Amino acid sequence: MNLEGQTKLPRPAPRQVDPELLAREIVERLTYRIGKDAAAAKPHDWLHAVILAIRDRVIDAWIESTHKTYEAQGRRVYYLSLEFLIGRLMRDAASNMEMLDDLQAALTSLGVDLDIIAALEPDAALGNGGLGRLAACFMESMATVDVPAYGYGIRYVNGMFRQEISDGWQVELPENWLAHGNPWEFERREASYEVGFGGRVDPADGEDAGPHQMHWRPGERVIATPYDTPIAAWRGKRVNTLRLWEAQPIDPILLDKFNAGDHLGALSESNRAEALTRVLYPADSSPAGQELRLRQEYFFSSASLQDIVRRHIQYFGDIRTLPDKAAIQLNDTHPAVSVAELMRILLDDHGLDFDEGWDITRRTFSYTNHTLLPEALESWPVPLFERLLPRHMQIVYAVNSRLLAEARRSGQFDDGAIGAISLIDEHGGRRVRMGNLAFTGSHSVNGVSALHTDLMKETVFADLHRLYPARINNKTNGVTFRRWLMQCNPGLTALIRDAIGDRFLDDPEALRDLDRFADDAGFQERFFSVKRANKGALSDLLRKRVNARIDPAALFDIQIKRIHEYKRQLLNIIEAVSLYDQIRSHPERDWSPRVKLFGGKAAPSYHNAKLIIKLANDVARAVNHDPAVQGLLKLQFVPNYNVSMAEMMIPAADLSEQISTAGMEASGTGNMKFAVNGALTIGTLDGANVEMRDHVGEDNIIIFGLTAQEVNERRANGYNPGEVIGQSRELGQALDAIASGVFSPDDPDRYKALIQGIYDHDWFMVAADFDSYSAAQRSVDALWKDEGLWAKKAIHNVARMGWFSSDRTIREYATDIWKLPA
Ligand code: T68
Repeated sequence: MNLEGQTKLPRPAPRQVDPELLAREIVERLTYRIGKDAAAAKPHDWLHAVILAIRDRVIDAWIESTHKTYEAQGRRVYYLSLEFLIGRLMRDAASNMEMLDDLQAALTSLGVDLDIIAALEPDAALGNGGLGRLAACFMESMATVDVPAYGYGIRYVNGMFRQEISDGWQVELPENWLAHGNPWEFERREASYEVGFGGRVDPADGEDAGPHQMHWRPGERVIATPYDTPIAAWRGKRVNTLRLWEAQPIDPILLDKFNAGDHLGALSESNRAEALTRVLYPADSSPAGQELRLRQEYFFSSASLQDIVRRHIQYFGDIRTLPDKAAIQLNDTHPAVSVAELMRILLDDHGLDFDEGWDITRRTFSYTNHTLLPEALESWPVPLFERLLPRHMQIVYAVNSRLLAEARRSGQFDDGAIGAISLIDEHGGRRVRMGNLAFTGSHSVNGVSALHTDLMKETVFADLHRLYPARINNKTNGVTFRRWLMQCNPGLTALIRDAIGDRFLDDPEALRDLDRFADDAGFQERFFSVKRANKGALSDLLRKRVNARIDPAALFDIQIKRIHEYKRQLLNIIEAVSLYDQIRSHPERDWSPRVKLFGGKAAPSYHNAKLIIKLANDVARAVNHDPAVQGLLKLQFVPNYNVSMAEMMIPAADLSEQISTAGMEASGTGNMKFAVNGALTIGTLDGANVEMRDHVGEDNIIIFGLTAQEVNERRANGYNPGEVIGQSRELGQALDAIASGVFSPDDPDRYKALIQGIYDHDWFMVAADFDSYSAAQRSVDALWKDEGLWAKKAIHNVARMGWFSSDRTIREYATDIWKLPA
């Protein structure tokens, strides 16, 4: 392709936006692309037509951005992530292209309700939770701050499972988000690659073969085909590409088998290839441990690396300049095999020697860590890795021998420390440590909050950090305010614009101007009425979805996130049981009416997490049917929590529950979304809560519980939960009630083991933090009665959360890690 020639090609003229024109465009798409006229069109057809009309404008900006990137000849960013939890795109794109009002007017003129068709768009649920949603926020922010970036991931045909609640239990059903087709994506068959697995490795033939050059002959191959989705910046300034790979067989059908009558066998290869990109593995407390997961990781890493190298050679010619033109960010260790894949490409395909290849690799990659939980750190059994990726195994060994030699030479490490640095874990069965591979193959390794980054240096990466002390750095997470304020909370956005003008739309830190309205009674009242309207909308939705009846006047107390013991939904439920008990004992007290909402999915094989969902539902049934607490306490588990549900729940929250055991939540991002929507946080000093307290001020956040250091000390000094429980009457009673079957009369022993775990070891310090949590909750009740003070604190939260914009985070990545010009 000729660059000069390209820039001279004709480009489409800029489009006008006005409702009439837009209405015509929508009808045109409906007629000629969908093949229906307005009279026959069903809501889905309208949705499709609207998306196509928006998409065309996005495409204009997309082509413009591509040209800009080519012309700049600068470094591009590649964000490799096994998850992109982007949710719905229509409102996002229309709002970012600044055509939402016109769209509304155009649809009204056509007699179509925007909200109704918007609700039909499926959630692209290509992620588990925070990590996947962070990748989606980053894609939007990279476009917005004008970083030329590509996201690379997998196009899962069935994304995250759909959760139904049946008799209180979680049931997993396949999500069929592509059932109606996906008008946002473009299949790019011409940019397909072969990805190999297994087979054998021979020395490279040919006279000029280098000493490190090998010839891998895979035993099995599949085709990786990309699907591109445009991601538009705020105000359409840039449009970047999210490129998701689909696996296809080389031969769709084995005709000789078919003709011989083996109809199923003829399709076996095809099925095997397609299985690769069928499901997203639900995050588990331990790695999926399945071969398919490693195959997925290698599949998308290899396709992405081949694509990046192909593009580099095409435009710059020389593989040696790769680090100057490409910055590859590894989102956790899921794409860490990319380090070995790039080495393979450099050594075997380009004939570089080992040291030069390693230098290029390290300067190209950087790695973000999202967890310290030992059971969530990925490692693969050596025999599996070797069988699936024999050439990569050789490379891992070669890297490791150099790494360990360097560590030994430095003279700072004993045998134990050398063992911790090694890419191979020798305890029990031998395993390849993906965290260590990502660390050693990168020039930057970052954590996602200040506390988490400190703990990385002290725990999992302590020895690697001693060897490479400049490598670990912090990049505190952020969220995109376009989706998590402007789109999900138009009422609050309008109120803020009215008060402080529009500057915050482009510069979230300008929200700070709102501080001076915190004491303004008139503003407080308008603030409450927006909140009240959002709570009303959520109540209506929950009435329709699950027939819940909740009073928008009550305090909405919300905990929504993956269900995990360290996130301590159990602490919240136990406290609710205790509150229930207290209300019944003292009905005469002036209780603050509360609605406790829970939402989140449990990994299908995570027994205790599923039991916690059942407990929430069992307690809800008992409490909600008890006339003694009617109107004072209500619990509701909201099924199938996803991005769209978050967009309804977060603007309606008064209280945000961020109550993980200190030291265990890497950052959290839900905590940020709630605060910017004017909820007060009740939380531990964990993850980014620590920095949120610093920004919003300690008077405007409710902190309780042990610090990370105290948790450590308690564990080190022999923590005795039984003793703690003995000293807390409320806790003891709540635990006994649950354990003895008060909430599970149909199966009185259902929660015995779960509660016994708290008595026996209480790894997540539920008992240790209970009294402090309960006292904090009562202080929340008291505060709720002082509307003016509550509003003041909530408004301070909105005003002071600007720093938690993912635009700020991305600028830090761009400057410190990717070294892009400011
Ligand atoms: C989350 N991690 C962190 N992991 O828990 C959260 N894990 O504190 C942080 O804010 C967020 O990342 C963004 O940095 C995850 O969401 C996973 O989903 C996951 C998926 C597969 C395997 C392991």
